[in-house]
Parts: sequence; C-alpha cells; structure tokens
Amino acid sequence: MKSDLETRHGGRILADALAAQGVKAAFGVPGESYLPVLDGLHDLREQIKFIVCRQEGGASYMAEAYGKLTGEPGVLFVTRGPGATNGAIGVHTAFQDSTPMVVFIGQVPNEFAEREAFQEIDYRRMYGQLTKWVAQIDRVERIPEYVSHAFHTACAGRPGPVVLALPEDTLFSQAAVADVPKHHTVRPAPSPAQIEEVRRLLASAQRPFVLLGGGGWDGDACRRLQRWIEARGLPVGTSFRCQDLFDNRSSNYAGDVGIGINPQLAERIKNADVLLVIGARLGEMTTGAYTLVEAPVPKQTLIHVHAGADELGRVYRPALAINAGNAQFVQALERLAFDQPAWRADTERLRQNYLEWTTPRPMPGELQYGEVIKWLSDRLPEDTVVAGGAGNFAGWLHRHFRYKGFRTQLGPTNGSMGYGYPAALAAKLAEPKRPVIAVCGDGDFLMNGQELATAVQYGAAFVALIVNNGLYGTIRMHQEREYPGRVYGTSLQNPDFVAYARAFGAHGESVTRTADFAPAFERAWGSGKPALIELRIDPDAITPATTLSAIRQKALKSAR
Ligand SMILES: Cc1ncc(C[n+]2csc(CCOP(=O)(O)OP(=O)(O)O)c2C)c(N)n1
Ligand SMILES: [Mg+2]
Repeated sequence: MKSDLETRHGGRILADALAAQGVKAAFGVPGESYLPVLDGLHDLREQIKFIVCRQEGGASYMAEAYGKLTGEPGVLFVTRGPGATNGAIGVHTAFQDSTPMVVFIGQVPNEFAEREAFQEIDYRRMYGQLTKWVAQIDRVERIPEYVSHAFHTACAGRPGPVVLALPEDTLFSQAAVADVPKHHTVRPAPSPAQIEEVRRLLASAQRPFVLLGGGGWDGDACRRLQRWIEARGLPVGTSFRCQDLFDNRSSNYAGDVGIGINPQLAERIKNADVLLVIGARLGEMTTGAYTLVEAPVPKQTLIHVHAGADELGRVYRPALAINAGNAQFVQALERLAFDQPAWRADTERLRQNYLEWTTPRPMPGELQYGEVIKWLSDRLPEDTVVAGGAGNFAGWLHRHFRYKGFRTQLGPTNGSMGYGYPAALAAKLAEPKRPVIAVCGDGDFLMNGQELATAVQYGAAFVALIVNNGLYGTIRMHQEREYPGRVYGTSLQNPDFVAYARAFGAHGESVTRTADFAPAFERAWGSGKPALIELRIDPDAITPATTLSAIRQKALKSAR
C-alpha cells in the first residue's frame, strides 16, 4: 500500500531502482544536473560503486565494456548537454556491438523545457538513432517503471543501449512509490519445424560453414555449441572482434571473419553451400564489405539465426530465418545429431590454413610486434581479458592472439578508437580477480589516456601496451594507397609515455627490441599497479603482412 511506503527524493528512488536491478557499478562524470542521484547513491555506496571518470567518452566506453563483459547492462551517468555529447561514443559502440547499456542524462527542469535553456538538448532526437529507446522521466512517481522498462529493453532480443533523461525537478521531487523487481531477459526460441529444417539443410551440405558473432551470448551457450560443432566436424569462424565465442585452440576453428581476413578463409566462405550464421548481424566488416555474401540474395543457402527480428532479412534474404536467442538456438540444436565424414577433411584443411596464417612473419625493425602478441597468447592465463581498440595495431592482435574462452576479448566492432584502455579498466573493476591487458595504438590510447588517472584512483592493476608508430597508421596506409607520397594530417608527435605513466603514479616501460619485452612485461605485471608499456615499432611495418613503402611503391606504379 502506497501510504506505508517511505517518501524518498527522485535521486534515491533512482538509486534504489538500480539496486533492485542488481546494478553493482555505475560509471560517470558528475554534473549539477543530477545531484540528487549522487545523494541517493551515497546511501547505497556499499552496494553500488559509482566510478568517477575523467571524461564521459572514457566513462561511456567503461559502461559499454562492463555490459559486454558481464551481460548485465552497463550503467552510465552523464550531465546534460556537454556530458551527453561527450558520452555519445560509447552509446554508438553499444548500439553497433549489441551491448546492453542504460544511460542516465541530467536534464533541465520541466518548466524550462524547449526554451534552449542552459545545456538543454532533446535527447529523444539526439540519441534517437543510437539507441533502442530514449525517454524522459517527467514525473518522480514513475522512476521505478521507467528504469524497469529501460533494463528490459536494453536486454531483450538484440541487446543495446537505452537513454533516460532526468529533468532536475523529477529528481528533487519526493514520492512514496514501490520499487520494481529485477528485469527478465526475454529471448525467443526456435520452433521444432525450424530446427528440423536446419537438420535437413545442414545434413545434406557438402561445404557448410558456421559463423558465430554478435551480442547476447553467454559462456555456457558457447561451450555447448563448441561441443556440438566439434562432434559434427563442422568448420567455424567468428565475426569481427567476436573471436572469443569459440576456443581458438579447437581444431574446428578456422579464424576470424573481419578486417584483414585470411584470403583462403574468405574464398571458402564465398564457396560454402550452406552458411549457418548464429547471432552475427552480417555487417560490412564481417562480410568483407558485402562481398563474401552477396546482397540481397546470397549464393550460399543462408540460415540466419538472430535474436532481433529486424536483423533477419535486413540485408540478406535468408533461405531460413530463425528469430531466436543464441542460447535458445544452441539448446535446440543439441537435439540434432548427424555427421558427414567429408566435412572433417575440409575442416582440417581450414585449420591448417589458420595455423599458417596466424604464425607471425618477420617485419621491419628490431621489435617484432607479432612475436610479442604470440608470446602473450602462449603465456597469459587462459581467463585473461584482452581489450583492444581501433587502428592497424589491432591487426596483429586479431591475427596472432588465440582467444581461449568466452569474454576474453573486448573490442569495439564499430571500429571506435580509444576503446581499449577504458574497456580494460572496466574489466578489471568488474572482475578484479581476472588478469587484464589492454592493447592500444598511440593515437588510440591518447583518445582516453586521461583514464589512467581513474585506474590509479581505483587501484586497477592491469598492463596496457601502447603500440607507438608515431602515426595514425591506418589512415596513413589508406592515404599512401590512394594518394601516394602526399602525406598529410597523419603524423603524430607523441609524449614520453614512460614519463606520462609515472606522472599519474603508474608503472611505465618502453621497449624497442623483441628480447626486452618479456622482462619489461614481467616487471609491469608484477608491479601491482596500473602499468603502461610503450612498444616502439618501425612505422614502416603497417600491417602484419606488408609495409608502408611497399604500399606506396605499388600505388605509384599503378598511377604511372
Ligand atoms: C573515434 C575515432 N576517430 C577516428 C577514427 C578513424 N581512424 C581509424 S584508425 C585511425 C588511426 C589509428 O591510429 P593508432 O591508434 O595510432 O593506430 P595505428 O593505425 O597507427 O596502428 C583513425 C584516425 C576512428 N576509427 N575512431
Ligand atoms: Mg599509431
């Protein structure tokens, strides 16, 4: 009965609503626009950790990475106007990466609405295309309902971000309302007829290929699917930056289907007769810019399984479209048992290709970055979380690191720079017992280098590698190819990264030769502090397989 309920201000009602959702951490940068929320969180500080960050871009990546790692919505608080604009980057990442996330933004009081008051933005319009749902909570009594709706929406079907704007008067007002229990995650299941059709199509296939990707997975579903795939002898690949959905050491694993794909794997996917895609969106990066699978009617018999009904038939008209959650589909799949001895030879051949493809090749310079990644892959504990950002440096990581289990990889499938460092930090805060490393570019790292202060403040001991080539290398590569010799706007003058680390109270190392990496890593790993290791690589080594000078020569030759 309402009259028996305690009267609380909006900020406390919101904090209690988060606690009811099981929220344990929230990331943000404070603003005067949501002071009552901080006051509410102060009461619950033993239950919910509010991690105060240095820039909303970093905070929003942390919330996204937290959601990606745990499967529970990452929670972000930003102030109105400038906080909301700074925070957009992680919301876009959550949208493209299908990560559950709930973002709270301060808002001008209702009485000032639509006057373009101080820092006023209509978030429904601003965030409309970046989210699953945007709303503004105009009445204090309805906070529990809106929060419940937000968590349901973020997790249901294809997960994604939701934004709730909080007008100041809603937060300062008082009400006596009941809390709402934790949300349910609702995902559809396949029908028996659909599973029978999967059996019929797959059992008669000569060159099948399974592709896994997207959001909404869990460790149990991944392990069970792996067992099923191994028992069938099927070859499997993973979509762009979703390499941890299948143990890369399995002899059925054929590699990642993303940027810089193994050309033999690409050919094999193009020539597959049946393509079983589970959870992946079949986006531009995963389809080799829509070349591996032709749009809109694929040559392969496409079985597309996705939790979001909107994704089915969005680009490709599948032979069989199944609207199902990944776990629900795997559970149904487990009832099917069939085998085609012919598949095994093909799977073995693909595996051999993968092993050759992922063996590091020599690159210019004294520091062999591919060997460094291989060294880490061979030695880091199996459950280490490896967070990466966007840039060519990530190419070596994708190619030479073997991911060994679910959620050992955190990467932005939307190709958003600056992700690796805050993502690693969020992982360390979410699961302090797990080892964590970040792999960053020099350009990439400095987009959120300020979060080193957050790592030090919360004692998050993880090692970040900064691959320093003094370039926005990816763009330089494209520039040399398109406009050879006309270098402009792609060179970087970097700080002394060791001094930078030390200035924050972190551990710093710089490595210029391959042999010096292991001892530097051991020191950083053992420092018990946030640590940075600068890897000075030869800028000519632009990808694991080619050099800038080779790209320039080739472009000049074809221009002649
Ligand atoms: C937020 C953001 N800004 C710009 C870009 C465009 N971009 C993609 S890669 C890249 C350069 C990356 O430089 P660095 O981190 O040094 O990695 P490198 O390519 O040199 O290895 C840029 C500017 C992007 N993807 N994301
Ligand atoms: Mg660089």
